[in-house]
Amino acid sequence: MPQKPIVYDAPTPEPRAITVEALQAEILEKLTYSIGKDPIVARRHDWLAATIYAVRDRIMDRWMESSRETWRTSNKRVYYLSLEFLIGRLMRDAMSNVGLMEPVREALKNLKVDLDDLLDLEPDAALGNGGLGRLAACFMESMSTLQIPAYGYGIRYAHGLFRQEMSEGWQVELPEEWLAHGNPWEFERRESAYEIGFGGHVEPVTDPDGTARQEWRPNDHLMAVAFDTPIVGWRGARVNTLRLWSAQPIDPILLDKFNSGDHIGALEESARAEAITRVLYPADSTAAGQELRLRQEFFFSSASLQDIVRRHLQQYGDLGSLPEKVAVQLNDTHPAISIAELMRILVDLNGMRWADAWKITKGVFSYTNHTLLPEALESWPVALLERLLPRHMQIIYAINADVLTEARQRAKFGDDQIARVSLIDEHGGRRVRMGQLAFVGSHAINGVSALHTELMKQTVFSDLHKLYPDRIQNKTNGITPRRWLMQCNPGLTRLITERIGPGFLDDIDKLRGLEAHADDPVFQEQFANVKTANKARLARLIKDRLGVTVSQDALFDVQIKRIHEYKRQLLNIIQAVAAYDEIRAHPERDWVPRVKVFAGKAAPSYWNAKLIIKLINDVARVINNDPAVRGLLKVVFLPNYNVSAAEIIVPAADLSEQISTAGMEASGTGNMKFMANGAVTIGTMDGANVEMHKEVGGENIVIFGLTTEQVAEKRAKSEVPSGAIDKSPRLKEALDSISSGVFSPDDRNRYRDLIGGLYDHDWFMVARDFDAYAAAQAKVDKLWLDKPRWNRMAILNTARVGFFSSDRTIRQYAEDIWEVPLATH
Ligand code: HBZ
Repeated sequence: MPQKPIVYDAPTPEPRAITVEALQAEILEKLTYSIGKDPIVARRHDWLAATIYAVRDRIMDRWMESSRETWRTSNKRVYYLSLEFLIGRLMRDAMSNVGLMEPVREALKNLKVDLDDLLDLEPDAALGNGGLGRLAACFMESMSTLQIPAYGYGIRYAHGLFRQEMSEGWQVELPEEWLAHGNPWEFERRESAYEIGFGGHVEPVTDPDGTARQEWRPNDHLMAVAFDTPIVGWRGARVNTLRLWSAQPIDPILLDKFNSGDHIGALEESARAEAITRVLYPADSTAAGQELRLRQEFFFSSASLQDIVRRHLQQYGDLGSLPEKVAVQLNDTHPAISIAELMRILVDLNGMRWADAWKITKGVFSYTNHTLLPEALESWPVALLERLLPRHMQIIYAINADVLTEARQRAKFGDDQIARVSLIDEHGGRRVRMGQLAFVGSHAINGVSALHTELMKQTVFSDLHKLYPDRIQNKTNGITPRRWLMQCNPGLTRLITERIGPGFLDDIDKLRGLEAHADDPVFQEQFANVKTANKARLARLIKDRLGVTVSQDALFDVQIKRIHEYKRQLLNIIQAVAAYDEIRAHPERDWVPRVKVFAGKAAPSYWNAKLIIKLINDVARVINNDPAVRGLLKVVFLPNYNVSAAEIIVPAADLSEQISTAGMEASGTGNMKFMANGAVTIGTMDGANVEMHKEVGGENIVIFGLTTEQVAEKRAKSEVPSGAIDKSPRLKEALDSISSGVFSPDDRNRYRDLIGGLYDHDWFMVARDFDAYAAAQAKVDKLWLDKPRWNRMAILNTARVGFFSSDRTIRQYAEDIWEVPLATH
């Protein structure tokens, strides 16, 4: 029985007509009455906030109606738990999805304000590191578009991913301040606040009715306060909620301490609490391993589960129906502690039998793995968990005991296999493996590309896969075509609409209709002209930011992503050095002018990644200023890569670099954004590149390099990599020049060790893939010179991108994992 009757039949007001006059009046009203500014003195930030408030109002009714509908229909809700949501700017997304873009532009124009100025002013919400966080943001938009009742749950970091500046070519990290001017998108919900505990001890208690149970008595408490942001789907189909938790102290100030003169001590509790949601951990591929990180993980998991359980009880009054009404997706293992927390809520707080609770838990949870890199797999010292979350540690032991018994009895596992599936890693200090916990507590586990899913079965989860062979499934990643085609590339969107009509806006597979025009010289020229205009815009940005002049007619060759050795920016820049040598050695040849664009952040503690950034900048300085190059090759590193930068760079790319060591990039999603915008990919058979190759056809993508199997073989044999260098004079010359200090005259030894690593172990196969990569780049040059051929390839990339829409991905999650019905209209 519901605890409180829910009123879910409030009338929905008629949607207001969208007229320029009405919007103009609404913006003015917001400026006056919400911001408190006279238009005569209003600053650009005031106009921005006023406009966002006006746009926000236009989605409020739909937001409430979406939520009322879920109460009314009793549909299942999906909860996406993620420590990261890399949403970027929201204003253009929201306006475009509800058809307000042009009327707002007009309204502002009448008020003598330029919309594009305002769009640029909006801070880029960087509450994530890279692919994993951006995927969560694309998923939120697709879930609204597909009308799935869904909540994103995460952390409202006061400071998102650091701002990257360059100091003499070195990365410098500065704090990011996205909340400096307030955040007009969010609603603070002080009524949705939960107490979160840490530490303390566990006490066996006996209830008056004689039942014995365990009770956790934490000794450290704080509050999680909800901040809600509306996420509107395409054509305003539905508005879902992104609920981010902020940590606050229970007592904002300890008055006793204050009154006794300890003014700083009086604020200590406040500072300790707020520290939990102060900053995003800036590592995208290594487990952070710090106590504060574990606190963040438990903090947001516990708040989210308390919220989910409260909402469920309010509507259904009984926890037995949880798996029918609730699906919780764990975005990697960061929220995996949720499994133990739900067990605690069910067993300790609601008196459920262990076996029933376990069945419910598995029914509710599913888990997505995003990486196989061993250094990224989370594990926590048992001692730390015992101290911070003593009851959860007991629960993990109890889960483990059940799993190991099942493994021995049903699957007849021997000791080695038992040790491998155990939730406790006994090597060295004892640690809890969060991947194992997430796996055993979920009914479905998914990888993010076909290749990655196969490798999950063969490597990290091979024993668990034997024990539970039906659990692992593939869900190849996707991107939202709204942000990554329609909004970031209005020129191309217009052109496509003119050619094949607007149907693709609602059904991305209709882009296939472009295939019929791929050889039409007129369309080819129009397609190329859109690209050139986007390149001209990027060229202006490069000029403004770096003072480097690049030609819009050169081939724009782009690698933008986090800096990591496995992503092999090093391979790319070494090839640039080799090309530089060749241009000087053979000035008479018909060189294709190229601009190599790099952007990306390095984890602050990742030395080699930071050194690679410095190398790119050192090489850029030399090449860009050498008259012998005659402008045929330019190298640029654009600082402070983020979602907004990607929205400008991606539409301007001719060539997309997706060159990770095979077997190491779980999926990649940047690759799909470039594909949508008509760039040709040069890439390895890794991650989702494999499926892109299949979708677009081998003649429309340039594939090179060792396969996953070949990489594994070479690593197993500990083959000496220097053989590859000896065989390749071009590679050798490039490596010699880098390591001898040609690009670092101020510190000739700067790159000695970095390059030495390629001779020594070359774990990432840079040397061994070099010749194949250089040959692939030569092939790119040839294709580029054949304009009709190149344009055809570019068009077919856009035409065949449909599979990589996150709408497709979300439909598959909905059908195969969450079991939520999909709206048919
Ligand atoms: O997830 C990325 C994969 O590297 C990429 O191939 C994939 O496309 C993408 C979406 O599935 N993984 C990450 O971005 N990982 C992280 O950001 C990360 C963050 C914190 C960690 C570990 C990994 O502690």
